[in-house]
Amino acid sequence: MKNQELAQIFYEIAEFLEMEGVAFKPYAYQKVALVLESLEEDVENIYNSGGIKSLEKIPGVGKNIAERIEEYLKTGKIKYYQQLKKKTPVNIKELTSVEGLGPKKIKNLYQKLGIKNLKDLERAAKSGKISSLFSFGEKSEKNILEGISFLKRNKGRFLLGDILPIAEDIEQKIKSLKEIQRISVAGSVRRKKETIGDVDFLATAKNPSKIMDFFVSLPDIVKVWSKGITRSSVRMRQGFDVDLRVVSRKSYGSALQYFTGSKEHNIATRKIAINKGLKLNEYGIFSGKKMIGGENEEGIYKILGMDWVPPEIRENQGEVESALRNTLPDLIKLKDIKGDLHCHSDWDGGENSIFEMAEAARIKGYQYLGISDHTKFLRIENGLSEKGLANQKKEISRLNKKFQVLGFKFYILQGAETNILSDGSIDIKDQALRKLDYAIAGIHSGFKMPKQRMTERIIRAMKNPFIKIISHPTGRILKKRDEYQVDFDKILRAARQFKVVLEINSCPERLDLKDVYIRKAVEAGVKLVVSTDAHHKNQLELIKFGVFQARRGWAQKKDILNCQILEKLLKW
Ligand code: DGT
Ligand code: CA
Ligand code: CA
Repeated sequence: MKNQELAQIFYEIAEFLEMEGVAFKPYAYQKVALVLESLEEDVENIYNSGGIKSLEKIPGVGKNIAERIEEYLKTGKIKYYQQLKKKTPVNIKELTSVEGLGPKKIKNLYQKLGIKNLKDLERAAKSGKISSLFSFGEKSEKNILEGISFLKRNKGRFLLGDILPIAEDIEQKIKSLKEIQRISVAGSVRRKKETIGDVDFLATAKNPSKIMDFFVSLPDIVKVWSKGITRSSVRMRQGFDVDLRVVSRKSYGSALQYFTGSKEHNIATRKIAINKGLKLNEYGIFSGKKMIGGENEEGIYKILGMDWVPPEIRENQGEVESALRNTLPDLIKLKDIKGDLHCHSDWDGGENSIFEMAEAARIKGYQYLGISDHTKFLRIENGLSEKGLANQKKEISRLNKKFQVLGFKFYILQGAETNILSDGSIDIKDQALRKLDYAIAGIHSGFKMPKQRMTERIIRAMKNPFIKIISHPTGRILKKRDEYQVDFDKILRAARQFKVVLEINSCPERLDLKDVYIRKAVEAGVKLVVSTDAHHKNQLELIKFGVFQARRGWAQKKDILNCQILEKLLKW
């Protein structure tokens, strides 16, 4: 599928155009990239079945962009993109991954200092050349160095959100072989860790060499590291490695348990085996020389006297003890989610109308959808003013009536994602907040505040009686930006005192709150909400990543506000 490749190219074109100071066009390219990224159908199929005309039916795709897509599908290249790259020959993807470095600055650095990539950038920053530039200064030089060191620390890890669809696709393809008996993903992907080093697959098969032949010739493989009948390892075009192990049928369960990890969980389970006079390894569980289990994972835990442990919490953080005492939590499931309380419509520059968002949510089986558009402080996002919110309320009431007339048990709530200003006040007046069903508050500026001030800032926002949810509470962007400095224990206390809910943002690059914070919140009795922050109706599907994260944080249905049915939610 070429969708992701094209999306990446269009994002880069948008950045090159922004660099040139071109108006509007960058936005058009960005928009198409976003659509392509979450498009379920293969663009190539769309094109093959209906030609360029059918491409133009994709939202955001005009004649011009349709031609570029066609060019790419036919020739594997886009001339326009290559011209832009030639004009400013910088590695735009690499450089924009440095926090705070946008296209304009990158152009400036290229013109003044010839900086083309991360290496050039680091060298220039270290030798103080950047701070001597008129528009930069010492502080930005320091920020650039911090940004680079952050990137280095995260090197070689990939977002679960990028990996999982590819891993699922590979699994489906291998599963379709008639020789295959069982296959599962293992390792950090099975544990749904937020970032992934490499993908580990485990299988049993009648004819392992057939499976391996097929595996190493999958599309999108750029290198075969090794190929054998028990193990093969490859590098994917996207830059990560995939391992496939084929084991004997009677060892499948123990191998799955072993290769799911985490290493720490394995060490703990092995100790339990030893205490029982048994031996546990990837081949099975043994009493002396006799193999007493190994075919199924459940069987292994059973022999150890434990409940089966959900992979998401296999981190040796107390789950082993809980499983021994039969007190594991009943983790929240995707189907427990009754609605989404954080999403954006075209009123603030999102991609879909309120109706389209609501329809997508209703068809998904939700009982409600909260529209929470940005508010006025965020001008670039077309943030709504008090007046805008009042107008939007009319539209939402109109749509709710329509749903009612049609006999649908579905309800649109009006929220708003307001901004916590630097002093902790909210950018929308209380009189307007009062008229909403609920208000969310989030930090979208001033991330670099000292810890105490940041904590006070957020707590002041929580004290506002109309603020019910804090969105992406720690502000981190995975692989890009650390969380801001905040005293999380104090935030939890305030959340309880003022009855404010903390968000688990499902965007794969945020997953904010992180797992350890979720667990702390659960233990403190603070309610949570799993939200997508969708800016496009297809992004409502990202909810699963928030649910994975919630599970990693030991959250149960009762901890998550949007597992409540509408009546209970409104009462709350
Ligand atoms: P990753 O790939 O860095 O995201 O994390 P994992 O957990 O997938 O780690 P990986 O791919 O190195 O190994 C897969 C699993 O194999 C790991 O979760 C536990 C198991 N494993 C690997 N090395 C060891 C080891 O030295 N001791 C034990 N007990 N288990 C290991
Ligand atoms: Ca792995
Ligand atoms: Ca591995």
